[in-house]
Amino acid sequence: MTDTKLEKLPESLDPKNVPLGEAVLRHLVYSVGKDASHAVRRDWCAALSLAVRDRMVDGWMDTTRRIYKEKAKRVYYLSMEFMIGRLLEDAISNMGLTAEAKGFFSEHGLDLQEILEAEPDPALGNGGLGRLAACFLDSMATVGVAGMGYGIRYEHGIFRQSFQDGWQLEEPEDWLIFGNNWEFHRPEVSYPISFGGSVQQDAQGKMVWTPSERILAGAFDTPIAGWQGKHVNTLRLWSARSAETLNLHQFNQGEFMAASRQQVLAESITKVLYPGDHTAEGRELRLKQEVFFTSASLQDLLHRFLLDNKDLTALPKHVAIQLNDTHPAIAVPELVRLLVDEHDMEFVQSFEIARGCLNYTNHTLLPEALEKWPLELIERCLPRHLQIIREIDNLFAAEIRAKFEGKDPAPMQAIDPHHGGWVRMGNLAFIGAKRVNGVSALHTELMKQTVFKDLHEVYPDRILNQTNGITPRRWLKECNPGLAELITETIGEDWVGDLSHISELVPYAEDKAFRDKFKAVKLENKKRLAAYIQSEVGIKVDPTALFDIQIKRIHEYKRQLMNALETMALYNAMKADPKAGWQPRVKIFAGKAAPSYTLAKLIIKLINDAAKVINNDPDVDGLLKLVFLPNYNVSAAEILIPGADLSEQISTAGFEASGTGNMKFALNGALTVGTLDGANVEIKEHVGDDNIFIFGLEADEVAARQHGGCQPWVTVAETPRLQEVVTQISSGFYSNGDTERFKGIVDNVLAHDYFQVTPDFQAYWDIQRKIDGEFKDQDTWQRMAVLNTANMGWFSADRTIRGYANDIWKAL
Ligand code: 7GP
Repeated sequence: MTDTKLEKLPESLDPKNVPLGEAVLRHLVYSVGKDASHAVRRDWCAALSLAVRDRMVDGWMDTTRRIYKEKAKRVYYLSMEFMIGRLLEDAISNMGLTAEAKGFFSEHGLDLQEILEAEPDPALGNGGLGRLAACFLDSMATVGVAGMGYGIRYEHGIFRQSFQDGWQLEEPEDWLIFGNNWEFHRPEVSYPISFGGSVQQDAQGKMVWTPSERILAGAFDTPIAGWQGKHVNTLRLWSARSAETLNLHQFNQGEFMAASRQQVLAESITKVLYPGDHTAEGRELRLKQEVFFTSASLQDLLHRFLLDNKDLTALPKHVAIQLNDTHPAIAVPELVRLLVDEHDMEFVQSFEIARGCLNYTNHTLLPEALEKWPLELIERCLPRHLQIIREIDNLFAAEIRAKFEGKDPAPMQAIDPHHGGWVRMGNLAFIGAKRVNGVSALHTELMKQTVFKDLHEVYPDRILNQTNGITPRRWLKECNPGLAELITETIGEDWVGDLSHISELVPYAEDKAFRDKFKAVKLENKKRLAAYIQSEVGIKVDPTALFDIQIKRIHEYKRQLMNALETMALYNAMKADPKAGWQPRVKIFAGKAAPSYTLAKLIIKLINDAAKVINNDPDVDGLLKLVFLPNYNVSAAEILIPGADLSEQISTAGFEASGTGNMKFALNGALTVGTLDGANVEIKEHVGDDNIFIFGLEADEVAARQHGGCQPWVTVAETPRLQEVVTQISSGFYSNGDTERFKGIVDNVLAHDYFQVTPDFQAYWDIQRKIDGEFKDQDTWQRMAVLNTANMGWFSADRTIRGYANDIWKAL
């Protein structure tokens, strides 16, 4: 730090003293380097982003000063994924600049909305886990937690999805190509991350790791303003670069590739986001990514702690670290390593410190998603960490033997010596955490009964629940301005900062005039969505039809297939009797499949092929349309969710940890058709049994069937509508006579049906027909819709963050 007398900047430099429009023009010319007559939308977007960012900086620095002064407990949220979506609209909304920005642009003949849409959508995540992390950033800044997000600055976020002849195509995504106006590069903040090599004991008995590879992690900071900009936190993303400089000698010899080898290898670590949702992919590089960002984050937070603390034993008092799933679970041995090897502390004490700071959130019970790494790989890449993991396992075993006589700790330990040897990251995270949480009430209970049964028995106080939530800023105020205005003019604006106020809408469900306005807003949103569908896939849909939407990653357990089969059965029924008074429907799907998940990709193909047949059949014209929108992301969700009448949350009970899309839809006045799974259970409790459509097997019934050897082909034979559809698919009805194309799907459903599509099909069909009937009575439907919006206050991520802050972090 320099020794300057300059404490406060002159008033004239305060960005708040300059009208926003002037600041935009100044940035357009002097930062972007364009004159107004030549600027394209992207330039205006850059200029506006920079002007808004200026307004955030003072609040950002104030927040930092306040945190230091008050010695507030710091919370570090470590997440491999942050699905933040576009930032500009969120920032102007939270900073209260929307009207000013709109006014300025319309004065100059420009449309703010179009400028906002020129921003790329940073999709540094796969799905729910990454989006949850982004909602938490917004809520930590709103609630006033001294929180910091730590993650990876992927050069390429999740792949761009398109369809070729109905098949999913994956192309690289390029969000950084025109630069990123939100981030501040901190070239001075850089930490070495090591891999490989060997460990030797020195003369004093200390373990000395001599790595064979060293990479540098460089910091990029994005300010995150909470509601009304009172508190501005930081998202710090790490980017990899080589610790070695260019080999100039080789370069001058003309060996360009060889000269850059080290750089290319190092930079590959933060090149791409692995597109595995629920699967550990890419093996070694993926492990290196995990170690890379976890180690950099821990080194950084220790450095910050030591700026005004000497005693590392006080770390748990001042610091809480949240591990977003097991991706950063290497934090357990890494924190111990930093304390022992770099700060000369005792092992046992170091482990106690680590266990005092670290907490772990589990996001799935699917066995294939519980990360485990081959012992051989860990030994090769992280020899020192492996030693520490073994020591932790020993300590844990001693603890268990002391507490429970005769109990075998082996099945619970981090290292599983069988089948070649594995490190179980879930067990490691559990053993090294103060608190372990699930993300909905049901999921947390199932965690206790299944994956962490033994560990829960020996540490019965460790697991707790924190049901997920969503930020009402992005997921109502910004994505649904029509509804937000209606709510604000009815009950005032307090709901934005405290969503519990939205319950003041409950009495308005009985008010016909209000219901009509609510319906009119929905119709406008459906028109906007219809226009989007037309522009994306060229299909014309009727905005007065029932818009039935399922948007999420494509996975067998989420059962897009069941929805598709029901659509085909409905098509058959409509075609057989088009005059039977059907409720017109538009079935909308969107979502990406992991590139290696063959069956999920086949389901996309099936839906696209069925869409071709159904949408071109004049017999059902005006009755049924089927749409699969490509490249689902946060920006698409912001158009889709406000335009939904019906939200599909139909996962096999026991498999969806929570869901957050379910909350976004209900908050925006869509009714849910769903199973008793994840947070659907709690949504039902809040909106009321009469305002949600629940069907299907429950979690215990599913588990019983999965263990009991069911016979899906018998169920199909007993369900005529399903039988007809299955026969059509296998006989090539949707594939130009090709009987092979969908064999994978048909065989799966008939032979295994692990995810219980066949036993739930009839109940799903029946409830959909009930929904048809209820939708026709628009007045009753709108009443139910209002009651959904009005009763979703509890699902604010602000509530969730307060829960973490009170129960886990002790930080409020
Ligand atoms: C998801 C869960 O599938 C979803 O139910 C939950 O709402 C969300 O996390 C947030 O808690 N899981 C993932 O996105 C994921 O990648 C693998 O899990 C670790």
